[in-house]
Amino acid sequence: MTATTDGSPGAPRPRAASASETTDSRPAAADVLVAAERAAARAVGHLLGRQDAQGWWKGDLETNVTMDAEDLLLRQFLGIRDEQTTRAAALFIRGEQREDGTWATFYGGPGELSATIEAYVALRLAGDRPDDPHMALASAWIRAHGGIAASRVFTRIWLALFGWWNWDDLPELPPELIFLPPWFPLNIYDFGCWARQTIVPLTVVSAKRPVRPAPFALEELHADARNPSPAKRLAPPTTWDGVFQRLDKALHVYRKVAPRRLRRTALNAAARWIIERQENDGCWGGIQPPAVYSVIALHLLGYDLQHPVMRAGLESLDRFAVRREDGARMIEACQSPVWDTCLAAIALADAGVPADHPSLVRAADWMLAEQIVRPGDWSVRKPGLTPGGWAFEFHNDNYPDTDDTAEVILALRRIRHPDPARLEAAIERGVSWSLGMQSRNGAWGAFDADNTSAFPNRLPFCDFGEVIDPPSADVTAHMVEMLAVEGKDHHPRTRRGIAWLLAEQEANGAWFGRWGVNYLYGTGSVVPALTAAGLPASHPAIRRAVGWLESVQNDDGGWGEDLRSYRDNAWIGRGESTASQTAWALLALLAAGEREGKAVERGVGWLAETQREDGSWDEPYFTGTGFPWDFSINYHLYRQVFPLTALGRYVHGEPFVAPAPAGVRKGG
Ligand code: R19
Repeated sequence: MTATTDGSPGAPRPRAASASETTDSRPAAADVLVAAERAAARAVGHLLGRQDAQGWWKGDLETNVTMDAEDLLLRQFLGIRDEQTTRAAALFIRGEQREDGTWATFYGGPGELSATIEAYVALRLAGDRPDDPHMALASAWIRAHGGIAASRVFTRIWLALFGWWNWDDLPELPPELIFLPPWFPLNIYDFGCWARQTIVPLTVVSAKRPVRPAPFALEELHADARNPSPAKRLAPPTTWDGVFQRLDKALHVYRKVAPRRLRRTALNAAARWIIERQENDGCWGGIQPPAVYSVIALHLLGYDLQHPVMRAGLESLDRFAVRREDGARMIEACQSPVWDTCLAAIALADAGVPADHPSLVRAADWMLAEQIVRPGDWSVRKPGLTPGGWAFEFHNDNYPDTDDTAEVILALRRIRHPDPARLEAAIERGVSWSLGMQSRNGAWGAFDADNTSAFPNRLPFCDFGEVIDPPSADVTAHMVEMLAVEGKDHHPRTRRGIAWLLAEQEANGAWFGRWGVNYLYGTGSVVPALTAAGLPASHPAIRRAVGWLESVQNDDGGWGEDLRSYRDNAWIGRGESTASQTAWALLALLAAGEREGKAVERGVGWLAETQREDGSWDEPYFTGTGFPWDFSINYHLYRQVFPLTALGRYVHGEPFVAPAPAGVRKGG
């Protein structure tokens, strides 16, 4: 091994004049460069220190208390809830309650009815009493906001499991759904993969309608306890809502007359479908909700808790728990090691860590081993396509996504691996899988191609989050950037992606952020992609984006965008400055050739000033998006990887991409 570790004899690289050599007459700019170099060095140190010995990074994936409440309800349902877990979960849930008695689904957000109901019920399981002040405050707020009847379907399903809600007053999800062929409207492959994995087990639950004895009554959570489920007026039959409400009524009737043998066959098919999709680590889809419902469904179908499938499933659920310093137990909705690792590797490389640094090589080794080389649910729409993508989580082989695949390739390309041929082969497979996952409109969705049916969203069942996975600007941008770096900027598929992105730009010059908050994430993803693909900084689309970013910069020099921007246009581009969002704005401005501009200087200054002594940043605000508005994520590593990437590119003058060793890399 000839790895260099100290950075000095590493690969020669393009580098902007450092502060000491600068002849710039503006002292402010020189100061900012010094501060940026110092901040980047400290941030590198911090990030390197957080790598796991196996080569990956993983920050906590913080969401909201519905995860913790549902975990306790699941344990109650299965009869395995223990005092210690309950106490630790309740400690976390209580700590998240706000002054007004509510729980929000993101930091600083408004009280949210379903989350408040679920948290309240979980605390009652933990022994908190209805007349305790914090509980009375919560239940009064719940009643004033419509009570259980006004909560989302998922919440009412959880309550129905204990007789706190009537199964008849929930939308029907017939298990026969599993028989609909992939070309038929509303077949399971028309749903986004997360919804599909949730709906199949829920068809079993919906068919069985289990009711476990309730440990207490919940009358205090109804707006009108004498009439807990007030009849709703149907929409006119000439509207889509009206049509689907009537379809649901018909399904309630069908439930009573469904042929017994057909139903039994459907339940067996659902069980088989679920078991076939259990991952190697016992989980389902790497995300908590499908895992929870799959365990319940299999249990209802007679699998006892000692069955290997169930044991592995339950053990996998324990791995979503994060212990906090105060002993509180927080449940992650999902884990993000692949995503965090590729973003961390990009950040380190762009900050000047040598391409053969052991830390990067270890990360590359780990990422290479994570490549998915077998078909998954995506193959239903792309049957001829050779596998080769990456997923977001540790174990999610059924569901690689294009977003992770693009970023992993961008990371691998920056690393000099001792076995370059292996790296090259992995990238090549990843690139061709990515190209093959393009949707017909020229853009990319995350987990499936052409997952754009309008029907799933119309179902009364689907009142929460997204249930389809249509192409988005952020994912498409990551794909275009990766294809450009791989020398495919003139590939017809890349060109169509670029054309789609240009057409998606909003009138204000920004792009919508599907998986990050919000227009800052979209714009911070798209601009670097377009310039990587060869668009000149003078292109009108780039100029309009720069104009927008400059117009929404905060007085303190940073950028921030409140989650309310998903609901209310007045919040677009507005919010307290955060480290990750400031970094996204800077990535766009730097890619647009604005390095010497005032906006960049002030933004970099903000990052340098707000950095903590240990090289990290604080970020209470949620800047990750699971589903716009309905489900938000605080990725705890975003505050580190994005600022470092931005600082690195600022200091070094351009995004750095390590050349592959001579003789291996193929031309465009
Ligand atoms: C970019 C990488 N991304 C493309 C992947 C991001 C994955 C985010 C984590 C997803 O975690 C989830 C997923 C689904 C749910 C649900 C849920 C909602 C509606 C239905 Br129907 C089914 C499930 C609830 O919580 C989730 C968390 C960043």
